[in-house]
Amino acid sequence: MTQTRRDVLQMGAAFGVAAMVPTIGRAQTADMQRIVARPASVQLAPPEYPKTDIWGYDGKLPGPEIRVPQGGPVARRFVNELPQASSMHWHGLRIENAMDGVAGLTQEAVPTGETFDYEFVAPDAGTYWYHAHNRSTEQVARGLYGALIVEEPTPADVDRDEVLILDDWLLDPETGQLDPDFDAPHNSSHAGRRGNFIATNGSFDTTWEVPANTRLRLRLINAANARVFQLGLSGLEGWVMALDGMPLETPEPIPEMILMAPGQRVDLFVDVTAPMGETAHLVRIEEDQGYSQAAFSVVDALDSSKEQRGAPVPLPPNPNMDVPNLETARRITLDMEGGAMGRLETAVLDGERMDFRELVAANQFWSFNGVVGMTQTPLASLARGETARMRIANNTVFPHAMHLHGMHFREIAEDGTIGPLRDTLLIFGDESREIAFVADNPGKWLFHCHMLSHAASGMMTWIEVA
Ligand SMILES: [Cu+2]
Repeated sequence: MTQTRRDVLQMGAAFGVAAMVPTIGRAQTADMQRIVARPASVQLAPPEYPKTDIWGYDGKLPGPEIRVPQGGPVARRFVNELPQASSMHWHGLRIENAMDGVAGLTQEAVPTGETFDYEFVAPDAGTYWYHAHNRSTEQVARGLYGALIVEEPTPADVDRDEVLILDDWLLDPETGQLDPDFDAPHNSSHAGRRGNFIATNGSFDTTWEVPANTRLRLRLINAANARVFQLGLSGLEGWVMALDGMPLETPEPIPEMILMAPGQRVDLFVDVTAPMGETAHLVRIEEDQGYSQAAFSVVDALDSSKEQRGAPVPLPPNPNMDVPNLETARRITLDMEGGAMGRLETAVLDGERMDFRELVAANQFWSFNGVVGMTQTPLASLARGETARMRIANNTVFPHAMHLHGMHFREIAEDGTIGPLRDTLLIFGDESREIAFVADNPGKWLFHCHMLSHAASGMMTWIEVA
């Protein structure tokens, strides 16, 4: 092929234009802050146990907290120094699809030794988190997560703001090392990989010293693979302010038991009511027993002007929190089947119908609408701006935590009441629930169980918004 002088000039002109636009981007990204996923060794269990080999962002557990103002940019050059390909997902952030970090759907997994630039604007204030989204059952269980906090334009009226990332770990008590059988069929087909050691912020004894009457904002994040945390309070009283990052219109008194499914967040404002010299607790409830999940040692009296504050004002609403047009909404159904003691006789895997024995051999146990795992075609193709209503029937005996990427949803209760805006819904066995959302974010959005062993063994699908 010959090139004329004219062709070359045209190419030159085209390159000139193209080069001018990205130059600005390159200038900005040249010094983009790095976040390095790499193996590390940390004292996770109490000091009498050996250190645990983990994978952490910047080698830390949890990864570094990212804190930005609402509407502010988040820019990180992800550097993969792991022995596996990986990617980063920004859980709960309603950002552009190309930045969602789902390996195999929105980007290729980043190979060992390579980098990927994540750059987006954080549209909503609240408590979010980031975590690996390739081989998540293993990579999140090894420690690849951290908090992403988006601050309200006006600081909330609290004395302290603390992030509490809850997780459980499956450790060998002799060696202190993680059980390496991340795809264990028993876990996948039952309640998921659950740990024998429970931590907050990567520590077995998280304690803060607080003056009496302090008002704390506690940002709870459940980073566990499969554990549903049941939480209560001792020496603390207050309000639920936000769920999955999104503020409640009216703060609600904290219930007797707070349920948190994997992936979910709860923002609490609590007043320290325990007297000086005592210790208040975030309590984990298991089989009617209470355990300290985090402790607040009351050391001093706060200055009296801050005592006995009344109910807090709500956090300011985020943009686009309404889900209108419910009557004319597009209807979608999602039937969940499978698992141990389930009723899955056959299902389609990679386009082939298989019986349960064949699915077990493939380490696949769960189906959505009779299909196991990801498919070429989405569960639903929605027009941009359209409202969708999805009926989710959990025809299994296990709870599942369904997480929608890119958009938040509201639950429609049986009596028609509309619930708070969330991104992850806990659905117990044999329950049927309905959610509604506005398909206002174009792209390919994963919709999956956040019990990561379940996602890896069938509970994953996607929704397209065009
Ligand atoms: Cu599940």
